[in-house]
Amino acid sequence: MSHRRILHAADIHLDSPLQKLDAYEDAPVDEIREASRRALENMTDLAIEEQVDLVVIAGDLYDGDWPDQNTGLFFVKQATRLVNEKIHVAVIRGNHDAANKMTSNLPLPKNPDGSDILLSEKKVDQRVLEDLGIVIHGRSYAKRAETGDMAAEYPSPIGGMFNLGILHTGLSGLDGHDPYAPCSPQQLADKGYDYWALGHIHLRGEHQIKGTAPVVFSGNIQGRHIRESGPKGCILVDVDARNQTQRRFVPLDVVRFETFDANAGEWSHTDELMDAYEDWMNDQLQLAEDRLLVTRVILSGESRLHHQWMREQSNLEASLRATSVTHGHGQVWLERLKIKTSAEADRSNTEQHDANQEGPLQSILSVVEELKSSGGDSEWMANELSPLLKKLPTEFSGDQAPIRLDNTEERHEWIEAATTELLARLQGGKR
Ligand SMILES: [Mn+2]
Repeated sequence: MSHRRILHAADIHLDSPLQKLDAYEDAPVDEIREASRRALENMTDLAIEEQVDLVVIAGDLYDGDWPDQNTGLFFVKQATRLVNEKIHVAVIRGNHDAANKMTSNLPLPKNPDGSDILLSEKKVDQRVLEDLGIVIHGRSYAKRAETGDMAAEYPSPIGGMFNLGILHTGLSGLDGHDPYAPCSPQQLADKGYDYWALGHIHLRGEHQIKGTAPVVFSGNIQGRHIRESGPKGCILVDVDARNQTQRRFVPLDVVRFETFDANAGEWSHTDELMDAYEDWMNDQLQLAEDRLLVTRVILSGESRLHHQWMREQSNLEASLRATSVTHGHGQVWLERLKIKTSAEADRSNTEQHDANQEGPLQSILSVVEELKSSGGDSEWMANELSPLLKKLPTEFSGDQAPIRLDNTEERHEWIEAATTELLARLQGGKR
């Protein structure tokens, strides 16, 4: 068997809803809404251009049940283009598009050999592609929460062929991910396959044990929000006559998300922030090529500009937005500004100074410590603060995500911010 080429993609989340982006000012809503379709189109174009033999989609092709039939129809069109070019397609369902979650479906085109594109959710589906010397092992999710050991069901490899495993999994213990189909890289290595095409984790990465078959998350093909930043795309896998692989990443995204995470400690004028943002934006534009660039600015560190920025928050955001327009060649949209700076206030001095003293500042610090160490009793805080939050004028919360009092980390951030502000005001003259 000579050279073969496989395209590995996952987590397309076709037509996934905008994550409240339309609530922001001047958001390029249409471009972002269309992005998952354009990226999938790019994937099809790439597969045809690169004359791949097989396209693999490792779960979460859909974000959930379709808003209408057009979502399904869009994939039917792309799949048809592929099979018409004699490209084999293998798709598994993930937690988002598990068999029991999808009430609608449309007839899909058949593969060049007459087989179904979609792999079974009842058992591990094995597809032998005789012409290519490839055997596919893969199973769709029957239900959303497949928490059992799915990998254990995968059969032994077939000798003399390129054995490809497709699995939608969070592996074991990857932070912040639902523990679906948990398994370890060792367990996958022990199967003796030649390549594991994984889906579910949107961050691209390889997790194999040295000297064993590649275990690869291709990541999603298009970032969906600011936390899914950087280039997104697929992996092209070249398989040689000895079933060894060469892998390369190819970007497919049409909208790029990037965060400007700046320590404001050194700056004494807002102009310095503007200059730094502009420089950063120019670098990002080069990397993004002709894509739309969505940016978020996060300012942190102790800054002498803290109070000024807190007072003029919306004005500062508008200035950054203006810079994005004037220097962004019509390609940059600032999603939001987050100010996480603290005042240059002598909080630490206060603590040292008053460590063994009685006094109003010490009392405040004790209350703060108590609030934080009691795990910031969320029920108590919710009861105290909810009536106040309701009274806030809408322009305050207009473009902000709602304050989530049930989130410990967020609660601590609010307590910290309030403490800094309060101490600075009480100490006076620190502005
Ligand atoms: Mn998933």
